Amino acid sequence: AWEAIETGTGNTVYSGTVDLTTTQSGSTYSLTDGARGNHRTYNLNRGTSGTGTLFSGPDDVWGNGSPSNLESAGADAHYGAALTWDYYKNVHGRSGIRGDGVGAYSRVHYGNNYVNAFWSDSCFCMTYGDGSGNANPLTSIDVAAHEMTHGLTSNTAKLVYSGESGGLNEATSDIFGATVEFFAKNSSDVGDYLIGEEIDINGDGTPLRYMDKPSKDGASKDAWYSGIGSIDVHYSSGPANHFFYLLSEGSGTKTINGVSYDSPTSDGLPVTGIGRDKAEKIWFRALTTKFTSTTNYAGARTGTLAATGELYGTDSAEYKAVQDAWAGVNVGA
Ligand code: ASN
Ligand code: ZN
Ligand code: CA
Repeated sequence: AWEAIETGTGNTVYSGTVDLTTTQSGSTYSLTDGARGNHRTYNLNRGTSGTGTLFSGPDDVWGNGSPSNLESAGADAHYGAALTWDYYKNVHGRSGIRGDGVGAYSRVHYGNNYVNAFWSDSCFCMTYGDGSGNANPLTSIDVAAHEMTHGLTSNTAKLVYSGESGGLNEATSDIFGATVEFFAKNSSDVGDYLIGEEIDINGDGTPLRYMDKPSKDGASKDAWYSGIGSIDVHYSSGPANHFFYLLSEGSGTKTINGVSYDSPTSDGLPVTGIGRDKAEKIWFRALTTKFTSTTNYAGARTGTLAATGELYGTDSAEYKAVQDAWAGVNVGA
């Protein structure tokens, strides 16, 4: 049958009503993004293996905003993948996770009451559970971008998922989870330096992680210490998340898009932020051209400084800010 790239309507759980790029094949539409490497979105319908079924139907409207409509989370996942694709393409000039223009795929409604989401290198795909009570699918933009970024890291620095490199791997996913959310810029998606604030994983409306002061989650670390490599990678990510916040926004208190932040430094010295637009370019360049599988915190410092020197010069305010932000999380010269 003939095929055409279409613009459908997604009634998402977390992002309101959004445009989705879909494919029409004869009289059937599907969540196949012909503008982004044919990234597809599948319904596992509580299964835990295979691909389930490609979201498809007779019209180009997906979901009704409620998680009880199985298309709604599919719309979120399709949207989050498209935004993440556009972010890497438009901001960093990278076409797809591997840089080869080929899309991945998403699977939603994994298992029953499954409170997680994950990227898998073996399927080159990301997967989302429906959360507790199957009522809070883990399909918000920051989570989608977090998971998709694990694919990027696997195809670039290949940071080993344990020890300090594991913390840097996790932080990379949180950093770009946040920057993609800022990139989204629609009325339902105001960017923030919180991770997972929409999926209510804690059941009390608190986010999963805080980049301004990671210890607010009760487990993540604000600053590096010898031995941080032995804690869970979702907590050893703290110093790098905190570094990124400090570099972008500076230390102290600040309100952005209605969210209040309070970011202290471990050395007590102030950091002057250089803005997110520069900070994200530094981290991306370091990830894709400096970091290796065994990069630790000290290596992340030298890698980001090398990237900053190339982008802005070693005498620049940006270079000084990178030095200060690392010092602010106890990663020194
Ligand atoms: N959602 C988790 C993550 O992306 C899954 C995991 O622990 N691998 O980090
Ligand atoms: Zn992760
Ligand atoms: Ca967020």
